[in-house]
Amino acid sequence: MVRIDAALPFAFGFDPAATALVVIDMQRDFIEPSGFGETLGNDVSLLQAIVPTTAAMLAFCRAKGMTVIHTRECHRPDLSDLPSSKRDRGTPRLRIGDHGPMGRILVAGEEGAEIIPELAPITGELVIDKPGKGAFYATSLAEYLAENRISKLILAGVTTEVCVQTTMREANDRGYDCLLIEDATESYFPEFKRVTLEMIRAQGGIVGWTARFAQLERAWHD
Ligand code: C5J
Repeated sequence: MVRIDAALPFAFGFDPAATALVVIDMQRDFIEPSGFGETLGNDVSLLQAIVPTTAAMLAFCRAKGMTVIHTRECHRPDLSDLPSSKRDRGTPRLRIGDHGPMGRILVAGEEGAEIIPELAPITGELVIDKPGKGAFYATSLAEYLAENRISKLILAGVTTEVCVQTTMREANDRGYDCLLIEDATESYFPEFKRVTLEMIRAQGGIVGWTARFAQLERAWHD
């Protein structure tokens, strides 16, 4: 058992064999200039800042033999899994499915939908393509976790208040204890990140726990 005493709102304990690291949507379309995130008017450098910590955490968890799962927010090339409510909302320069500098926006198999090279999945790691914000909706994630007897999740990725928080809430409702790594998640809106972290650990950890990567690392070395 590993116990992170410094986690908030109180210590988070986990059995590494029954825990998975879930890295959410670290895709070129969200993180690199000229991707979907930038076409929505966002400053992607904010998200780029967490790449070194997330890469270090990935390497650490792999070295420990932990189950690693990656997700990608993307749609089938025929867009049959893209509701018009999602495609048509707002006034972005490019919509999901449109042709952009990194191929069709958020479409499976296109360059922009790929995970950034620094965090690329390795053989044996599950990659979940998800049409929604949450990683459980319309995916095989629940079955995979059950088959692999995973009961706790450690989360990282982007964006904190959208796909990360949605996934964490979905997992929490399904009975998983979830820990979000504070310096391996980011938002285009720093205030949204701050408030999301507070919201997660409020009321005795109503959605879960948060901790910094160094705190996880220290606890696991001890
Ligand atoms: C968004 C995500 N923000 N991965 N997607 O649309 O959080």
